[in-house]
Amino acid sequence: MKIIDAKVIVCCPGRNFVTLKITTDQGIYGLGDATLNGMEKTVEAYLVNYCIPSLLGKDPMNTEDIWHYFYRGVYWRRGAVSMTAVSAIDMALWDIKGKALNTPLYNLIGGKSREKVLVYSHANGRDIDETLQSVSAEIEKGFKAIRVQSGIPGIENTYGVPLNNKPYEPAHKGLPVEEIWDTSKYLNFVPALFEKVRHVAGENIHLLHDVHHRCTPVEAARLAKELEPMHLFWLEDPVAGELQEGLRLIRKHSTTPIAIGEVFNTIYDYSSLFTEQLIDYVRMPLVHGGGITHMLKVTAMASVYHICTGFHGATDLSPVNLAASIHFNMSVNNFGIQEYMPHQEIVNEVFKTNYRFEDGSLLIDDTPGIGVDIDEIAALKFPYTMARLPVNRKRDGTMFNW
Ligand code: KDG
Ligand code: MG
Repeated sequence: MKIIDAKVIVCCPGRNFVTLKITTDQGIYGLGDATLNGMEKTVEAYLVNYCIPSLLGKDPMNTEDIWHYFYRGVYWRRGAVSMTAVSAIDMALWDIKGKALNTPLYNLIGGKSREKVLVYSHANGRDIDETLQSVSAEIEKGFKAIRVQSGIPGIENTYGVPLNNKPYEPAHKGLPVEEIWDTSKYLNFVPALFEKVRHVAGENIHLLHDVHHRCTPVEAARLAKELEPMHLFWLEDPVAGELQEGLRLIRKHSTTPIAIGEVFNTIYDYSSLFTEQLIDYVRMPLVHGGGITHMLKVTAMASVYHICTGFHGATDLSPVNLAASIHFNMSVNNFGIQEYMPHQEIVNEVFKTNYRFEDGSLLIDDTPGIGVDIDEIAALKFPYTMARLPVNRKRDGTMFNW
């Protein structure tokens, strides 16, 4: 089998998505998610100008060799843009492989370790009352695990908390907006919030919280310690993970589990975090972490250190990534949890999916490959719209120095 065509489809049904479609001489095609929020056009350009010309003519079954060609064969390796492109290529090739062998992706990577995948949803509110209502609503929908974020008194806009019942979307149309951040207000507020949330949710619901890299290690250690009595499932991205040793301080002071790495893109970003057991969950998703080929290695290494998967799954990752993640999580032994925020209804006009939510988990059918299809005609109705993630400044106007 040979790759005879590859094209990038960029569309915006409610938000931008980038999809790579690779076609073979046997008429089989595969899809890969190449969406990188706010940087969609850069990934498209990298795929179109650099990757696709070298992809044509290759045998799509050679996923291992092709992965290394685009990772190690490239002089300027790593980085979010190139790794998203590598991920999309890899995902599309595994989709083809599954279709060619007439079997779902999970069968190619070890079969089923479980029948369904535990997911967590999002509860948000502008203040404590609204947040508590949102937590109750998510429990009502059947979720067993909930990430809780709230507006903070004294901070005008809290990242990722939608205003006026709008759908979740941290990217804003046009150039990046600037938001002001105040760590001391945040640190004083969050433990009190979670005391109330735990009271409303009871002990049987898993609670999660995302710090979005806003703390220094010592601040994060204080937060993790103060949140300990509320038994969080995890505290996510308490610090920017580049300074891997910084996590030692958090570990020294608290037993709150730590999830990190939705902005990481290779196994090397995790080296000390794994070997020193400084984290509990891997956030790096298939779409940014080198696809199935690389994430199998990341997950295998993590398992040696008692670390589980907890993949990023916000709505800015496409249904192709979500479906591939369900297959992956059904298969690997050290699955932890999967983030799940349902896409807006309009997204279904473009992407035809094969998964469903039931009683706190996601299930997927036996369609060969990943099982998601794209309606290219429908995609034309939704042209790319520029949108960017916000920039944060401290209250005194300076940029973060961490
Ligand atoms: O594009 C960035 C968002 O996907 C991210 O901020 C969401 O932090 C996030 C999460 O944990 O879902
Ligand atoms: Mg996050």
